[in-house]
This record gives sequence, C-alpha cells and structure tokens, in this order.
Amino acid sequence: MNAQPEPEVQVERDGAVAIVTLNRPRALNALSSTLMKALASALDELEASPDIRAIVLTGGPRAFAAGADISEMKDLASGKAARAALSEHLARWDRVGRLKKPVIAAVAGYALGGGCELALACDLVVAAEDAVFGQPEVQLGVIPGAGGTQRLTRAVGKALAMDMVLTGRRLAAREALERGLVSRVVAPEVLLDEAKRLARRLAELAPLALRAAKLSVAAACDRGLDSGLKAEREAFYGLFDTSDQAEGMRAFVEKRPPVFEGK
Ligand code: DAK
Repeated sequence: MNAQPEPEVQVERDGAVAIVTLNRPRALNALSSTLMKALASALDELEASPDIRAIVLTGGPRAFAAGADISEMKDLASGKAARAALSEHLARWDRVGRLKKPVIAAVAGYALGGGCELALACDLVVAAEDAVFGQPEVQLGVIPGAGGTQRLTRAVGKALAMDMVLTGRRLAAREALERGLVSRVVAPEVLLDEAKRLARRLAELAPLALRAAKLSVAAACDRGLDSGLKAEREAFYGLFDTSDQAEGMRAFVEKRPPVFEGK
C-alpha cells in the first residue's frame, strides 16, 4: 500500500497557539492553488476555534515560500485568463490579511514574491538570520499581485520599495529589520521557539483588545491619517463595552494577573 503523501499545510495545536507549517519543501513551498486552498481552510478552522488565540505561520529551513507556483501561472495566456484563474486564489491570499486573531510569520530562508507578500500580510514577522525577502516578479514579466506594491511600500517606504519591486533587489534579515519589514531577527535554530513564545504571550492578552489593536494599526497603514485616527478612537471607546477591559483595569489596580475571557 502507498504511504499517504504528507499534507502541504500542517497544523499543530499547542494550548491556545496554533502553528501552521507550509510543507512543500521540494518546490521551496511554492504557493500552488492546492496549497493556498489548504492554507485558507486551515485558517478558517483556527479562526472559528474558540481555544485558539494566536497563530504562527511558518515554512521550512530553506524557504518560508518562494512565491506563487510559477508552473501554474506560466501558461495563462491573457489578462482575462489570469483573472479567471487567479481571482479565487487571491481571495485565499486575502484570508491571511483578514484574520481577526493575531498571526505571526516565522520566516527562515526565502520569502520571495507571494511568499514575501504572505509574510507582509501577517501582523508580526520574526525572521531567522538567514531569511531573504524580495519581490522578483518583474524578472518574470509581472509585478507583485497579492498586495506587495502596497504593503511593502507602507513597510519600507517608497525608495526601497521601488528598488525592490523594479530591480528584484533582495533584503537579508538584518536589512529587513533596519528597514522595518520585520520586527525581530533571531538565530535560525530558535526561530520557531521565539515565534511560539511571542504567540503564547499574545494568547494571554485580551483577545478583543488585540483585535482592535491590530485593526487600528492596520488602519494607520491602510487609510489616511484622519480616518485612521477616527477608526482607532472608535475601536478604543468600543472596548469599554467589554468585560475584558473592566477585568484588565481592575486586575492592574488590584495588583493581580488578569483573566481574560474574550467577552
Ligand atoms: N514556483 C514553482 N517552483 C518553484 C518556485 C516557484 N515560485 N520556486 C522554486 N521552485 C522549485 C524549482 O523549480 C525547483 O524545482 P525542481 O527543478 O527541483 O523540480 C525547486 O523549487 C528548487 O528550486 P531551485 O532549484 O531554483 O533552487 P535554488 O536554490 O537554485 O534557487 C530560488 C532558489 C528561490 C532563488 C529560486 O528557486 C527562485 O528564484 N524561485 C522563484 C522565485 C520567484 O520568482 N518568485 C516569485 C513568483 S511570482 C496573485 C497571487 C500571488 C502572486 C501573484 C498574483 N493573485 C492571486 C492575483 C504571486 C506571484 C509570485 O510569487
């Protein structure tokens, strides 16, 4: 009897943290439609799971993901064909950016093209010292199609984004840290431990406040400042309708750890 092939997306639960691993190492985790479908359905399940409060998204030691699967895209003969073939695909990509729970990308090796865009769609990016980020699409005759021109530009600014998107320039982890594409760099051997530690920390915090926090920070990037400030204020006031806010503030005053219930 043939052994079952390993799933291309693996999910491990560790208390309130889920670790989602892209597992297509022979193609450097190229994000095929099958893999993205599996990723979207894993994320849907985790989003709906009340026990899970934070998610780590990772790849393998050589690649977080080397981009969308070029072999799947290479024969799309027209813009219309590409739109028809990829629009469902794009909805799956958007799934990561729309998650309500906090998601941490733990990136080792290549994060190129769609792989870089996937990392950028996460809330936090922890990189291993050997991580490499880039948007090489122009070398394939296309441009980033899953948010790269927008999210990368907001993260690193126009000058460097232009350089990366127009020339395919890659950034090593340290430079990515200096330029604001990632917020932490660690040794490869502790990458997953560090990401899990961060996720556990997030999992202890008030889920509704975290959700409001990530939406508010995203609003700073995604809209003009005025509407971002307005969104932040609305979210801030809205949290006073939750019992976690009352618990959090009460616990502080009473000098004890808070017990958050997501209500
Ligand atoms: N697609 C398919 N296969 C890939 C791949 C990819 N992106 N990247 C690597 N592979 C495969 C290679 O073909 C090779 O397979 P075999 O030949 O062994 O069968 C295997 O992985 C190992 O790769 P290499 O032999 O090339 O390994 P090297 O160490 O020499 O080089 C590399 C590693 C990462 C520098 C190189 O593989 C590379 O340049 N890969 C392509 C990187 C790239 O151009 N990525 C951007 C792809 S375009 C959208 C959604 C998403 C996107 C667009 C629209 N919508 C929904 C609208 C995203 C587009 C992209 O990401």
